[in-house]
Amino acid sequence: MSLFTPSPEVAAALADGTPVVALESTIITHGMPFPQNVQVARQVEADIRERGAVPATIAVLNGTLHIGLTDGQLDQLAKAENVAKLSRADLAVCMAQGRNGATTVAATMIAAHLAGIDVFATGGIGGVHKGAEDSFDISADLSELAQTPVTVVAAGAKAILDVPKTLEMLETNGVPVIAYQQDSFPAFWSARSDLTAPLRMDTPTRIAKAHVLRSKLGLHGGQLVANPIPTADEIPTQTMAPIIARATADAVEHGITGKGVTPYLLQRIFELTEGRSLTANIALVRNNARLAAEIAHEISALKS
Ligand code: PSU
Ligand code: MN
Repeated sequence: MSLFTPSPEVAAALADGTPVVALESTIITHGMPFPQNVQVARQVEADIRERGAVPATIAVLNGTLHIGLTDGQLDQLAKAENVAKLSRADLAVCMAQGRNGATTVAATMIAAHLAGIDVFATGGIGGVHKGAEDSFDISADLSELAQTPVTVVAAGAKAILDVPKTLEMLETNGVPVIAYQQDSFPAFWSARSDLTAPLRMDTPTRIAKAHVLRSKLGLHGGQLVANPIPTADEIPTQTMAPIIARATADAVEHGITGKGVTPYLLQRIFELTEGRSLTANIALVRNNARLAAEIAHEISALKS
């Protein structure tokens, strides 16, 4: 029994060495409202194809782990209700139960590595939540980055998280956090934060080289490439700060915990910004997909 089912396009790419970029599906089911979610998913796939790479959106449908979805499957997932949010802990259970599940950063990394895909583009990773000293709410995305050799391109971490603690945790776990073409660690909706990123790289070629060298050196785990949102699309940090504070307070007041926290905050911020957060989110995901495609090309060249 094969563990996963590649789409015909992904199977062909993996067989002939065409660069492939993995994409997560939680952003579709839990991160954006319908119908923007499916429109964005299609647009991001098109951005990757335009750069000569093949997109592989990953999800579990009726218990089957799909690496690459057909257009119909993408649509089905975007409209489906009661889709499970799958992190490392949930993937095998969802498959065993024959259910539908959308993969988070952690589960997408696991599936991508299984299929031999080196690069993955997303919006933002999960991290250490504010108040984690009491709640212990720390995303499994961080420990996944420490153990699974996939380069993840994201727009930094959102300020809904405790970003300094998130960076500390990544450092402890030996994860390279690489800001792209700037010194500042990007803050998701904003291109810059007041934190300096631990590392900086300016070209996809160098990022690809570091990816390949990590595995040659026998180092476990991936890399986090923090790619700033284009400044034309950003929302300044001063605008976001009070909105984030309000959304965080609302989450506490409504007793939101566990897996519900990130989706709740994203939805609340969408409401409080009257949709502007979604426009920025779309711009940054597309920007990350384009950079990931370039890195995937460079990794393919180094491996061939
Ligand atoms: N950040 C976003 N949008 C998202 C997520 C994070 O901007 O949709 C999703 C990702 O799938 C990420 C997950 O892996 O939330 C983290 O959830 P948690 O904090 O429960 O691990
Ligand atoms: Mn959590």
